[in-house]
Amino acid sequence: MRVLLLLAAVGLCGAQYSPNTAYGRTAIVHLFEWRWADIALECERYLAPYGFGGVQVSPPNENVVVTSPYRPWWERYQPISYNICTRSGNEDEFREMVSRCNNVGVRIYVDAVVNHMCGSGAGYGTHSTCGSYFDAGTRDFPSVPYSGWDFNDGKCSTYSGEIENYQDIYQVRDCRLSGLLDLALEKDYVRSTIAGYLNHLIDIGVAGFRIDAAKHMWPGDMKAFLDQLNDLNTQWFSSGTRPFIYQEVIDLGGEPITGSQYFDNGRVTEFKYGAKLGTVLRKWDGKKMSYLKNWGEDWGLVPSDRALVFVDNHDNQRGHGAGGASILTFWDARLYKMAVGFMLAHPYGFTRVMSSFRWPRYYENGEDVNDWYGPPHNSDGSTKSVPINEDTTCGDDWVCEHRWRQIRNMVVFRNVVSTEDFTNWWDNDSNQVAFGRGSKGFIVFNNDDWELNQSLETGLPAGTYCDVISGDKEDGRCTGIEVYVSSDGRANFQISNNAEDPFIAIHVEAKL
Ligand code: QV4
Ligand code: CA
Repeated sequence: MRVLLLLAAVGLCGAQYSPNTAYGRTAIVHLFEWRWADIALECERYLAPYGFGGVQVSPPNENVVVTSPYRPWWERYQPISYNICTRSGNEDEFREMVSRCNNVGVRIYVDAVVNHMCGSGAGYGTHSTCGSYFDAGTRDFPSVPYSGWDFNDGKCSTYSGEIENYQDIYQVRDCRLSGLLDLALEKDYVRSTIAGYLNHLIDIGVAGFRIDAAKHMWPGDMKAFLDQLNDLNTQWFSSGTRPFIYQEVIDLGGEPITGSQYFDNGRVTEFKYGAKLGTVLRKWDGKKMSYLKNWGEDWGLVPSDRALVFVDNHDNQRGHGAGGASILTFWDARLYKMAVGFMLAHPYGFTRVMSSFRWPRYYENGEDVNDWYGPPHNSDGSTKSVPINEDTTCGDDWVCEHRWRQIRNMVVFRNVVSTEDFTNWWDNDSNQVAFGRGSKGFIVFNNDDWELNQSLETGLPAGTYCDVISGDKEDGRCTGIEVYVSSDGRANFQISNNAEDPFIAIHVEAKL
C-alpha cells in the first residue's frame, strides 16, 4: 500500500488514466451547454438510477459575450477569466451541482480551456459573462491577471500570427488557433495560474478534466501544470486519487502531431473511432460490419486504456473539428443508435455519450450556415432550463440522446458486462454481426437489406431475456422482444431489416 501511495504521490501510477467513476460505472455523458442547476437534478433523477458514471460539463469559466452571431455555443471557448461564472451558472450553483452529483455517485469532468483566451478580434470592455473587463487588443485580462507578457505573440513564425500549416508542429503549438490569443505555457507564471484554476475546481470536488485544444500545447508544458494538480477531494475520493485527464488531440493520421505523444499526461480523445465506425455503418467504400471483428487497435486506434471514445462530439456533430461527413449524429437517429449501441457493448476505450440541443440546420453551398446556434435560450440570452416531458424525453430543443431508451439501456448493459471479455463473435460475411461479453451479455445487429434469422451461441445461462433495445424489463415482464436462451446457450434471433431498431441486446440483469 505504501508503494502505491508513493507512486500516487509522484503521480507515477496510472491513476490519471482512470476516470475515478464509482464502482461498476463505465460511461459518461456530455450534457452540452446544460445549466448547473439542471445537471444537479439530472444526476439525482436520471443519471444515478441508470448508472451513468459522470458528466462532462461545458467550460465553467467566464467567457466573452458574442452578440454577432447571437450567443453562439462557441463563445464558451473564448475565456476572459477563470471566474466560475457563465450562462450555465455561478460558482455557488457549480458547487451545488458537484456536491449533489458526487453524493449520488455521478462524477463531474470539466472542459478546461487553457491553451488560449478570447479571439484577437474580441475588442475591449466588459462584454463577458461575469462583467470582467478585458482588452484583447492589448492582451489585458486583469481578472486573471494575464498581460501581454503571457502570450505567444513573439513566438509565432507565421505572418498572420495564426496556425496556417498543421504539418509544422511549432505553428500548431505557438500560433493562434483561429485567432485565439495563445498563452505562453512555457512560463512558470502561466503554468501556475492554470494549475491554480484547475486546483480550485479539484477543491470543489470535480473528478477530472477534458483538456481543450491539447494538440496546440507542448506535451511537456502541459505536464508542467498537470504535475501541480492536487489529489482529488477526500470528501468523495480516497486519498491520493489523481484527477482523470483526457486530452483533445484530433489525430486522424497524416499530421506530425499524434495522440501517442500525449500519453504521459493521460488519455486522448480517439477521433478515428467515430469517423471509422460511421463509414462502416453507412457502408461507404464497401465497408461492412463483419469487418468489425477486430475492432480496436487493429484499426489503427490508440491502445484501449489510453482512449476516450465517442460516436460524435459537440464539434463534429455540426461540422467543426474533425471526422467529416461520416460522423453519425442524432440527426441520423436509426444508424446513430446502432453506433452508440455498438460502442457501449464493445470493451474498447472509455465511453462518452453525447447529449445535444437541436438547431435549425440550413445548408448553403454545402455548409450549415446555422452551425453556430447556441442552446435554447430566453429573450435575455439566458440559457433555458431543461423541461422533462411525461414520456421522460426532454422538451424545447434539448435532444437528450442519453435518455433514449436504446442508449440509456446500453449504458446499463456496459456496466453489467464490464468485467467480461469480448466473446462469441459471429457474422454473415456482410452486415449481420453478433458478439457477447462472457456470460453476462450478448448483442446482434442486422444492417443488411434482408432479414436476419439465425441461431447463435450467446454464452448466456438458459432463460428468458428481455431485449433492452425494443423495450425494458418492467414488473417481471418484457415490454419489448423476448429472447429464449436454451440450456446449450443458443438462442434464435430474427431481425427484420425494416425494424425500427434492427439490433437486439440482452444481459443477465434483464432476464426474467
Ligand atoms: C475568426 C477568424 C480568425 C480571426 C478571428 C479574430 O477565423 O482568423 O483571427 O476571427 O477574432 C470562433 C469562430 C472563428 C473565430 C474565432 C475567434 O468560429 O471564426 O475566428 O472564434 O474569434 C470552437 C469553435 C470555433 C470557435 C472557437 C472559439 O469550433 O469555430 O472559433 O470555439 O470561439 C481544431 C483544433 C481543436 C478544436 C477544433 C475546432 O485542433 O482543438 O479545431 N476543438 C476545440 C473545441 C472547439 C473550440 C476550440 C477547440 C477552441 O472542441 O469547440 O472551437 O477552444 O481541430
Ligand atoms: Ca498554443
